[in-house]
Amino acid sequence: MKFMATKPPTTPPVAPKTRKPADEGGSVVLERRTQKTKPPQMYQVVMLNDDYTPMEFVVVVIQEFFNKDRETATQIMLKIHLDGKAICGIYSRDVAATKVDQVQDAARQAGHPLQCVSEPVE
Ligand code: TYC
Repeated sequence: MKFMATKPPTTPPVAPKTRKPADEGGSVVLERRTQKTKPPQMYQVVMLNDDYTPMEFVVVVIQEFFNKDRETATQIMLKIHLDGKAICGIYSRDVAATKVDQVQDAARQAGHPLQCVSEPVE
C-alpha cells in the first residue's frame, strides 16, 4: 500500500546556501596562531684531550658509545688530539648524560683519565 501526503507543504523547502558571501570567496580562513611548543634543547657530548689516554682506547670508545665507524671515530679522536676537544654526538639531555656516564665509567675501569662533558647546543 502507498501512503501519500494529503496536503501540499505550506512553505516550499529552502535550498541550502551553496556560496559564502562574495568577500570570502567560498574559502575557509583558519586563524593563525604562533606556535607554542619549542623543539627540545639538545646537548652535545664533547670529548676532551689529555696526555695519557691511549689513542686506540679513545677510538674504541667513540665507536662503541657514539655508534661511529672506525674511520669516523679515528677522525674525531685526531681532532680532539689536535684541537683539544671535539663533539662526538648530539642528543636529548638524558641521552647525552648517559653517554657521558658510559664514557667515564669505561675510562675509570681502564684506568685512563679520559673526560667528556655534555653542553647545551648554541
Ligand atoms: N692525546 C692522547 C695521546 O696522545 C690521545 C687522546 C685523544 C686522548 C683524544 C684523549 O680525548 C682524547 N695519547
